[in-house]
Amino acid sequence: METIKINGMKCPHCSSSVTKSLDAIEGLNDINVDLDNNEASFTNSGNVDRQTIKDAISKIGFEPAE
Ligand SMILES: [Cu+2]
Repeated sequence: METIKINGMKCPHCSSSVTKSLDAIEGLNDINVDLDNNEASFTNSGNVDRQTIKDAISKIGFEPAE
């Protein structure tokens, strides 16, 4: 399981957008976005690189952190 911090999520719509965008990345599974902790967790069975994940989050208007 990997996690990534995401800033800028304010409501369930935001977290659901993030869930959808991560779900669209082939190789990521079991996506869970935790709005209260500003964090997403997922299984990275496709060894998707970190930058690809961050780009997907930035593209829809949120700020991925390390
Ligand atoms: Cu929102």
